[in-house]
Amino acid sequence: MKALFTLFFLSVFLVISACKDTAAVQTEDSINSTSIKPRIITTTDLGADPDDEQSLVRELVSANEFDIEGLIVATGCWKKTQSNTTILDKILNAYSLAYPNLKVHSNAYPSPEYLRSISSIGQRGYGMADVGTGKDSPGSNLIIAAADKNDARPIWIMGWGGMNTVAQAIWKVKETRNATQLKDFLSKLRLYDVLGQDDAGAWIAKNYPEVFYIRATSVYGWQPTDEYLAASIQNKGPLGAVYPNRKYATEGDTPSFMHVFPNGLNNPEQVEQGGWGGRFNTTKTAGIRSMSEVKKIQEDAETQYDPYMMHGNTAEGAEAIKRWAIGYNNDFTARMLWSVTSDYTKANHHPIAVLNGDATKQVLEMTASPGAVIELNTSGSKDPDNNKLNYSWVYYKEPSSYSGVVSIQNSTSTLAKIEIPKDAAGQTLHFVLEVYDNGTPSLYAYRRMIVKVQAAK
Ligand SMILES: [Ca+2]
Ligand SMILES: [Ca+2]
Repeated sequence: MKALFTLFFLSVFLVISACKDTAAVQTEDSINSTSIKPRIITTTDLGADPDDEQSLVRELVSANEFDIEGLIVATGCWKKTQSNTTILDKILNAYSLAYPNLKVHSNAYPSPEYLRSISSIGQRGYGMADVGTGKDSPGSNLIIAAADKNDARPIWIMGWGGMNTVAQAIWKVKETRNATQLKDFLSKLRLYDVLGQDDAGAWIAKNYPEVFYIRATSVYGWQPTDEYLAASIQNKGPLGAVYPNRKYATEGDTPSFMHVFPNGLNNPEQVEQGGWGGRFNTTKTAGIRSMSEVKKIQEDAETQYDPYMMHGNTAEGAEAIKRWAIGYNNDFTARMLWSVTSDYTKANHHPIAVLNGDATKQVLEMTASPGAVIELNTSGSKDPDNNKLNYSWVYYKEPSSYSGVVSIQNSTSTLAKIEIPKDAAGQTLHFVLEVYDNGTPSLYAYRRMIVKVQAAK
């Protein structure tokens, strides 16, 4: 694993070095933040439930955290045809109006022109019936081109509707390339499917079991209230104006990009760690069905592919998201304030959490003997607004293998101490730090230390 990480960072470093002639000189901080930025492509059934428009607003005010490489209008069981990108264009127009303010708060926001250049339409028809010969779409071609880029990072593709645009991309590569090339292509994909909204997910998982595939079904229960949205989001300038009222539930698709949100909380590749987008089982399981509408459209839509295997939510469901509610709600509140505030000093910005001298957002690991005392040192953590910082360490029991009690001394100071339980030999313990400032609203940063306890001698 360590070798893989080293290789990964070396690749990123080489890419950055290669670009140096044309790019501005990069500081160490920006190299770190570049290396951890997730590449994401969003496919959305815009025009069905208006909650996709809500999620898109949140994604765009968070756009400095990601390399957004595609915004693809797609179909699904609630929107079986698509013919244009009108709604997407409207929301990008709102982004272009908010962009001058957003840029004040982070120079990593992508330009509206760039976002328009990676906006496209995917499959125009529903499900696997619209996959195959002659069915390539701008969206499916964009997915292939993104995976082909000379970039060591994987590409996360979010399914806010059906997955048939991704299926078309895979189908095309299978038809036109050799087995090794197909394998390389598939290895770049990280699929996060919200609820299952066509038969293409089951087809992908059945025919390409090696593909990283999350199907999230616990996507409700964490959402903010209508009152909060009216008071803190919808009244905030051009982007607030295109955040519609909910028709059913709020922002059902948001957990997809929240899962890869680079806030220090989790490594999204390790799905059991848990972050803002939920927690998932490491072992794939069969029979995670799409929304019942898919079966209504075709009785054997998914059963014909049994068994197909996907990473599903862990037992705590949406509680795995909700436990971070203050952090992600305040994050959204602050970003919407950025979108209407042209003065950096008039808004709050996130703290930077340092753990044992490490200022990246990586999840750290260490080994310890049973009975040993370990130190978690967060000195050096800082805040761009010079706010006062608060610290809180917790033992995160659910992803840990040890179910006993672990007590943390000085858990709210910059030097926490933990005595590893003597009966925890061979176990894995997850400790999560929340660092939050005293700005308005209070903003959070996270770190995680995974302690691998040595086996008893
Ligand atoms: Ca949707
Ligand atoms: Ca701050």
